Amino acid sequence: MGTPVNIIVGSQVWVEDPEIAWIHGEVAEINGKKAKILTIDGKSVVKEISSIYPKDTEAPPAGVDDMTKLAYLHEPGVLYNLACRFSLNEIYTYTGNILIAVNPFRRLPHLYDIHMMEQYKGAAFGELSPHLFAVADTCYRAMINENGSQSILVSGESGAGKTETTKMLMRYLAFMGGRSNTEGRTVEQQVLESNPVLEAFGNAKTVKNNNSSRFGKFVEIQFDKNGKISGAAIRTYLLERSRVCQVSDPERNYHCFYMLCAAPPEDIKKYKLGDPRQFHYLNQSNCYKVSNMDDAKEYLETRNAMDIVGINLDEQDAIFRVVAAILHLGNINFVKGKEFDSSKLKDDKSLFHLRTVAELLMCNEKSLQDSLCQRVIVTPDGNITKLLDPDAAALSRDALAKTVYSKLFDWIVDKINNSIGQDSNAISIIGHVFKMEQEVYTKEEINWSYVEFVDNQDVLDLIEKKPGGIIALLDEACMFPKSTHETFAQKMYQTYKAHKRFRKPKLAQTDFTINHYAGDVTYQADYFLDKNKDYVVAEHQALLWASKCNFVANLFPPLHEETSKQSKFSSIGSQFKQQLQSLMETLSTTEPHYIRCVKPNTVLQPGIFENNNVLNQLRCGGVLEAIRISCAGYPTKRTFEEFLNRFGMVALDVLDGSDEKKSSIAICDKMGLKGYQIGKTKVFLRAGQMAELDARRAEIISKAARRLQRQIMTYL
Ligand code: AD9
Ligand code: MG
Repeated sequence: MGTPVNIIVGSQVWVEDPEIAWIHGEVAEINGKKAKILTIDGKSVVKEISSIYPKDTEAPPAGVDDMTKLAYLHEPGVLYNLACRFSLNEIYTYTGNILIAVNPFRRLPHLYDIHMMEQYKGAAFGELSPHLFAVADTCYRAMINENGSQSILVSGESGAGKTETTKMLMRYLAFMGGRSNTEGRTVEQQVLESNPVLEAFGNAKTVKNNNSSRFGKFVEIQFDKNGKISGAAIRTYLLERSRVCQVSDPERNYHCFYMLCAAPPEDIKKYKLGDPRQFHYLNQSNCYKVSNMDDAKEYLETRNAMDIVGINLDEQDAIFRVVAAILHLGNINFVKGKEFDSSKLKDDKSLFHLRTVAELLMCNEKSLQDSLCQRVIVTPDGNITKLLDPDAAALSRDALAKTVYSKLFDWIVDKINNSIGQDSNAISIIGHVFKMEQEVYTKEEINWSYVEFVDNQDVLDLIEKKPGGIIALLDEACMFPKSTHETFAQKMYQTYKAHKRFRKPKLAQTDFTINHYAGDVTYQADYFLDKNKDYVVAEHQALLWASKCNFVANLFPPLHEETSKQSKFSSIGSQFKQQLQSLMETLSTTEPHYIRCVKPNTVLQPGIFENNNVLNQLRCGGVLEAIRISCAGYPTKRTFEEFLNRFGMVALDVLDGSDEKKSSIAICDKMGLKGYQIGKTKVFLRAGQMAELDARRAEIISKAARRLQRQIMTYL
C-alpha cells in the first residue's frame, strides 16, 4: 500500500516504532538506501528508505471521515487518522463502504437519540458524518428500492462493540420499519426486547468484556412490501457451556445467576437462594459484581423484557426455577461409598441441595441421586448398572448442569422466535463486494496484480475438509470408544506432519499449533473429545422427562428409536460447520454491508487509544486489505463515453473524434494523472483522481460562466 513518493532530506515521514507503532519524524540525511530520521520524541534513527512512509503535512487536524480521502494511503496514515478522530469522540470512519467503529467506552447518548435517527433517515450515504445509522439507512433503502435482502456483517474482537452496534442497528431498523400508534406489543418491540433476554442468559463478565456474549448470533429482520417489520428470526451458535460449572477469577458465570440471587425477597425465598458466595458454580471466582451493572435492577428488567417477547409468567417461573436448580445442583458433593468405586452424598448439606434440586425440577429425589451416581450400560445380555466414583459423579453432576442450561437457552431462543413470528417472503440479490471488484478488473483485462488477497483456503481445508480435516479426525476419534486425547493428537501429528499450516510445538504431548491468517494459535487437545460429543446422558434424559413440571419435561423429549440410532453420535464440530454453511448460503443471497468494530484498549477505559493494539486489529480484520482493494485499487470506473461526456471539456484540444479510448487516455495524460488504468471499455481512476478532474472541470465551467456574464454585460 502507499503511493511511491520521493523521500528527500526535510521530508516529513512516519517511522516504525516499537512502542507506539509509528512515530512522526523528519528526514535529516540520506545515504544510499538508508535515511537518518529525527523523530518527534527527540531520537535519531536510521531506517531503510523502503520502510518509511511520507506524512501528509496538509492533512486536516481533525482527520478525514473516509480513509479513501487520505492523500497517502498507508498503515500509519490510516492509524493516525483513526487516532485523531477518536480523540475528538468521532468514533466512526468509513473505508469506502466499510464502517469502522472504535469503541468509545463511554456513553454518547446524543449520538444515538431520536433526533440523530431523524437526520440519517433518507440522507445520502456520505452526506452526514459516518454513522452506523447511515449503514442501516442505506440497507433499508436498498432493500426497498431494489427489493432485495441485505445483510450487515458486524465483526471485531471481544469487547470491540459488536453487540452494542447490533442493538443500535436494530433500533434504527425498528424506527424505520415500525408501525407507529400500534397498541400493545409490536413486532419491533419484541425484536428489541429479545436483546436483554438473550444477554441475561447468554452473556457474562470476562476479562475482555464485562458483558461478553458467549454465543454467536444471527438476527434476521423481515419486512413486508411496505417496508414495515413483519417478522424476525434469531439463530444462535455454540453457547459456551463449560462456563455453567467452571468459572475462573476474575470472570463471572452467566448474568442470570447473579440476577436471581439479587431478586426481591419473595423470589429468593421461593427459589431457596441467597448470597451468591455460597454456590460452588459462582464462588470459584472472587468476582460477583460488575461495575455499572445492578443485578437487582437487571432482574426486574429481564422479567419485563420476557413479558414483552411473549414468555408468560408461568414460563418465567419455570425458567428461574431451573436456573436456581442449577445453582443447588453445583453444591451436591460426593464421597466414597461402601461398595468399590461407588459414591454417596458427602453430608447433610449435600442432601439439602439434592432435595432442593428435586423440588425445583419437580423430579424424584432418589432418581436424581441415582442419575448422578450410576450409569446403566446396555449390553446384548441385558443392562448392567455401573457405579461411579466420587470424581465421576461430580462430572456427571456438571454434565447435567450444562445440559439443562443449554436446553434452557435453546428453549428461550425458540420461544422468542415463535412469539415474534416468521414472514417468509424474502427476495434476494447475491453479491460480495470484493469478489465483484476483482471480476470487473479481470473482464476489463486490466492489471491489478498488486492487489493481494488473503487466501486462507489451505487453513480451511486443514480444519474442515472432508475427509482428512481436523474436524473429520475428531469425529472419527469420538466414535471410536478407545480413543483418548493423546491418540487423537498422535493421529493429527502424523496426518499433518508436512502441512504448512500445522505445527507440533516442541515437547508438546497433545498441543498443536495452527498458523491462521491472523497469527499462530496453539490449541490444547485435552478436552476436544469431550467437548465435541453432543449427547444427553440417557439417565439424565429419563429423569427430567419424568418431571412433574411440563416445562422441564419438555426440555428433554425422548428420542425416537430411529433418530436415536442415527444420531447416537452427534458431533458439535460437524453441527457447527453445517450451521455455518447454511448461514453462508443465506448471506450469499443478500447484499452485504460491513461494520468493523475496533477495541481501542485492553483496559476498557474511555480516552485511551493503544496504537499497536488497534493496528493489529486492522491487520487481522482485513481492514487494511479492504483499503488496498478499494483505494489502491480503482474506486472510480467510467465507460469511455461517460468519461468523455463529463471531462471532454477539460482538454478539448487533445480529443480524437473517432477513438473514445485514445481520447480518454489523452485527457488523463494532459491532466497529469498517474497510475490510472485503461480497460477495454472503461477508465479506472485511483482514489482522488475523479475529484481532481472534477475540480478542473468546475474551474472551466465557472470561467466560461464569467466570460458569458461579461459578454452579456457588454451587450447591455
Ligand atoms: V464480545 O465478542 O460479545 O465479548 P462485543 O459484543 O464486541 O464483545 P460489546 O458490544 O459488548 O462488545 O461492547 C463492550 C462494551 O463496550 C459495552 O458493554 C459498552 O460498555 C462499550 N461500548 C461498545 N460500543 C459502545 C458504544 N457505541 N457507545 C458506548 C460502547 N459504549
Ligand atoms: Mg457481544
